[in-house]
Amino acid sequence: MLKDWVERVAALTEPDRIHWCTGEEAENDALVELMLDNGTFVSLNPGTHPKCYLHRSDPEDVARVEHLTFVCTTEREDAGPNNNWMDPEEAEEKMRGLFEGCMRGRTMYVIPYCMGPIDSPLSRCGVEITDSPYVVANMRIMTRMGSEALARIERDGTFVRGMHSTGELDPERRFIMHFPEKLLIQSYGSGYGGNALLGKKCHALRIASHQARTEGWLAEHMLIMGVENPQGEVFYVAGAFPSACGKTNLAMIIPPEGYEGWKIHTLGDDICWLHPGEDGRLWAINPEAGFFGVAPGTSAETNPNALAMLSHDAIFTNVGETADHQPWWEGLPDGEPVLDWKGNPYDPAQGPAAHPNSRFTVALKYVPTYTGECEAPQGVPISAIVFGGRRERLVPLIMESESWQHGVLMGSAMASETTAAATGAVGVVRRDPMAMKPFCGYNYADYFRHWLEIGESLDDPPAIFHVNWFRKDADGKFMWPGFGENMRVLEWIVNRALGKAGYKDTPIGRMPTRHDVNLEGIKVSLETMGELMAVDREAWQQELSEIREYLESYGDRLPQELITELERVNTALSDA
Ligand code: GTP
Ligand code: SPV
Ligand code: MN
Repeated sequence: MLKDWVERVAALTEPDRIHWCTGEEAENDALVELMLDNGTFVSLNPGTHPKCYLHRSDPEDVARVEHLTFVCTTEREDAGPNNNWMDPEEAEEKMRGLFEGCMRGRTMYVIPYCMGPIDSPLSRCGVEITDSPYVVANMRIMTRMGSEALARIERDGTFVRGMHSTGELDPERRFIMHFPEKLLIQSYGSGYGGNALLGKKCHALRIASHQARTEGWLAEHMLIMGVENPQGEVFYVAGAFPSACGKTNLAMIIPPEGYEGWKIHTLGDDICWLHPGEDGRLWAINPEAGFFGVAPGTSAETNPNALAMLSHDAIFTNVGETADHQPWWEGLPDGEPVLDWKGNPYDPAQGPAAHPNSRFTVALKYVPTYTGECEAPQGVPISAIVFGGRRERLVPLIMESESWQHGVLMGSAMASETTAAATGAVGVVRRDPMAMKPFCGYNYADYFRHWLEIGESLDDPPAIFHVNWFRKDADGKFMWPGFGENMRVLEWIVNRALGKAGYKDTPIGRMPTRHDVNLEGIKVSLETMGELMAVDREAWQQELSEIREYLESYGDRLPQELITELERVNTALSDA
């Protein structure tokens, strides 16, 4: 079946050669040689950054392209108003035209990969066909790629088919198409990130979310971490934040001074597959094997663990370069860029040295907080789900839902300022339920219902929280120090899950009182904390009416429970 499909794709795309990827070291070495020879890779300083390479993408191809991303279900309503939709036949026809003969003179790589531990029943496999050696090198880090995955595909007899070609990199001839009913992805005209590494957003979120709905699980845009307290108890937390809103940073947080004895286990920073277990709890695996993380802002000050893992065996895409060939980006206190991300002499008047969506690719196993738990076939049991967004105003630092239904409302009501992770305007507040707006492979109304049903099926569902690290004061400065200091909020979350931490009820949810979050050792006054935790009644009523309007735009398919829940909160606000 796999062979036939590969032959059909080859007949359409007409490559000179076909290479079946094994994932072996020697294969990777040869690809790296090839990319160094043809300029796809630039070697970085082998003294400071052994086996690290810099890739400069086409300047018009630097982020996900949501307006060119489609979900092609038979019925338009199944894709929902949250997705661009195209008729599947029309879409395949269009893509056939683009793929025709597109690999002439090139090598076609066949990448068998497994999302999740090879021996986990929760994992799912795919095969990406691509003409980009850069994609191969990245997929080797981001997934379990090669012979073992191929063996599992032969055992399973099923896999997600992904076709990718870099094409001409012409934004007019660029499409990222998903056919969830056929477990098929077709991507043409981009070599960047989520557009091209098809195991990531295309498979593990858009296709997988669709599949998860029919199979009774959840595929989510979430980090997974274990928080170990000084008593040695480990609590697993999953966190959904929109793109470039802090998942990677939180997943590998270093507890600050005063938190001796606390330990963080990093299991994943972007995608989480959640399965109801026989014990009535929700179990999580990270389908990925690497990080494709935002470079700017990453420093020894903000994220020492990331910096440590980036000193060897990493790929850097669209960062700047110093005179001695070290990678450089805004936020690094030392070093000076001489070249910008386009490879031009650095000139601050021309913009930042690193593209705001410049990224690093590195294996999960190199993070100092790595834990073998991410290889556990059954996953880890989740005690808390944390939603969060980038909101300058209104949304408090931390709140807890009163019930699963209330938590689902919190998730579906999420909004966040847009970032450079996708092309388009930055800093515009948009609704991004569960941080899945660009990634939910089906109608959001059905997705909210699925979330509600999963909760009902669990005897012991995780508690649900909402956080906001990004409140700003009148001068535009962040009011909360963030990064490592987020540990103080995590402590409250974990202690709430244990039933130990205090709280007060507010109309919008449970919140810590001023004594319940440890502020010792940070410069956050009780007054600032009061502002960070304030509930502005009128502003929230306004927010709720916007949320209601947004939710109701999904029409009849929207579960009525969400509106009932919203009305409950609204009444509580009026009574307050
Ligand atoms: P994707 O990979 O796009 O899904 O992003 P992500 O959610 O993993 O975001 P990441 O952790 O890479 O953070 C994105 C940006 O936000 C970086 O520039 C970080 O430095 C910054 N950031 C992360 N956490 C915090 C925080 O607690 N406070 C502030 N002020 N900035 C943060
Ligand atoms: C995101 O945008 O959420 C990412 C980066 O994680 S990408 O893989 O390009 O989608
Ligand atoms: Mn992401």
